[in-house]
Amino acid sequence: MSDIKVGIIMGSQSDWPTMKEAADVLDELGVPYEKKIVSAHRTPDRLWDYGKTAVDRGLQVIIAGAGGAAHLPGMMASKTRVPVIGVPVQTRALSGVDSLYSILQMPRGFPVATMAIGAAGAKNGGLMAAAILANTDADLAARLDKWRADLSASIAEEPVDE
Ligand code: RP5
Repeated sequence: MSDIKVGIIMGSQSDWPTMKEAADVLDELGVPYEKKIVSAHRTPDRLWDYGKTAVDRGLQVIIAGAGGAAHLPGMMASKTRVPVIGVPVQTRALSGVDSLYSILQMPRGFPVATMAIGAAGAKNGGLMAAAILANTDADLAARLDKWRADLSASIAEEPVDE
């Protein structure tokens, strides 16, 4: 079994600039991850294999981003019990509301933890994955606590003219 516990998957190369936010924050926190293009529509066999092997490969969280008819997170959640965090990628046609609704409205029994649309959602997806792993990793928990404290400390008390 590998050391990699987080899988970042996305429906297309075009999702990477968004999903990189998740990867970047995991880098900051020292959490190893893998990143793959796995399309529900264009590579369904790849999706199936990924979901089928996720537990045996030691994955503990999957962050899945997709846009438009964003079936990847939900289909992955139906194929593996590894928790799936869904990231709705912002689309040009419908601003990502299509992605959000596609990911959010899962039928009962197969949950996807759905983040906000776009970059903020991807970054929070990375943080959520780290928080899940921190429950059983004291060193990571300390790094995440510090990351959160540093963010709080960086927020000014008063606004300034820009
Ligand atoms: C979805 O279709 C992908 O997740 C992507 O957000 C969207 C558009 O994909 P491309 O046409 O840019 O490859 O499957």
